[in-house]
Amino acid sequence: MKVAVVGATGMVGEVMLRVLEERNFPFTELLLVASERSVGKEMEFKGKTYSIIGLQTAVEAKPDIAIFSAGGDTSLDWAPKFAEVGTTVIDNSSAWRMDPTKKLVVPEINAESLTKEDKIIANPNCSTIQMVLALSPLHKTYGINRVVVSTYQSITGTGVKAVRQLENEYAGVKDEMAYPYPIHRNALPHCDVFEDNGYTKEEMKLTRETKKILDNNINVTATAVRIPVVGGHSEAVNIEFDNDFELGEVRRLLSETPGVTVQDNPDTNTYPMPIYAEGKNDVFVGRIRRDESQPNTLNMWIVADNLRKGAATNAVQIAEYLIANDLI
Ligand code: A2P
Ligand code: 11C
Repeated sequence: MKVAVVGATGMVGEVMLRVLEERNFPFTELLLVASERSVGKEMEFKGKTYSIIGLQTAVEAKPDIAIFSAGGDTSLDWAPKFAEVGTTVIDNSSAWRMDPTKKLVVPEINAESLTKEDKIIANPNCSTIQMVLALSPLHKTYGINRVVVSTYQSITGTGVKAVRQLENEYAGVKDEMAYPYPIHRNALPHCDVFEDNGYTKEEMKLTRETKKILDNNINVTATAVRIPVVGGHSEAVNIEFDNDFELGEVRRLLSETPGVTVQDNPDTNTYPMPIYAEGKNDVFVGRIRRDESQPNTLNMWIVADNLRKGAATNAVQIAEYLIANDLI
């Protein structure tokens, strides 16, 4: 199995390498790919030194799998070139997610839909992945009508430049800013760019991607907020079901869901938090309670490391599924 990691020098790329190593991913050859700026630079992986290569060299090497985390434009230009030489591309960007000919995959939910013909597979947005993984068993059991979600998102979702902005603000250094305002001691109701309807692209990703992954009939409305946190994204989610539920059963369904860990005990102040989720592959769910203001409605709090299950881990799990099911 020849595997290329495209965007290996980036924030997600770095976590990708850690996840591949931790999971002992079965490759025989690894290609570390980045922009022309990085070609020739050296990186260590599992005690071995690798030289970074460019995209054209990587296409010519015809890898079996290429995991992309190098931005939407790079994916749009290069994923088809890899697909043409027979490589299966797993793409972390938003480039292909809403393309009706491409699958948008969270392995625990819809990996069974994958076939050998899927040469470009889209990895959903981080805030969507953690939400749909927790919603999925509840939708199957009670039928979801509407979701109202507010996010509290880690600056790592914006990338290295945002982490640098926060560090500069701590240190009182004036430099280029990733956000239009300070992020230290602040909360920005602004993740990604604004669309014509007044929502941000991040908010619309939560709506559109949830429909595509779970069910087009689910109504989702979102407010996405950036906060000065690094360990993961948090989400306050209000879910209106078609049918009534029992809280004990909700907890049981969630705790039986692969990839979900329930942390929910007010008596011991047990609930999910980014400082706990950081570096872990699971999605953590807690504060599970009935919305007493209307029937059949539940509130819960979902936290995950956006660079792990929200990006690298999910992509690696897709690759593992393809290999395990002989789809490469
Ligand atoms: P490079 O380090 O050479 O710029 P981040 O999201 O953390 O900024 O990381 C983006 C990743 O995508 C980096 O590995 C970056 O490589 C890579 N990248 C950015 N633009 C290109 C491009 N045009 N071709 C290949 N890789 C790219
Ligand atoms: C954020 N969700 O936290 C973004 C980062 O569509 O893959 C990932 C953007 C994407 O701002």
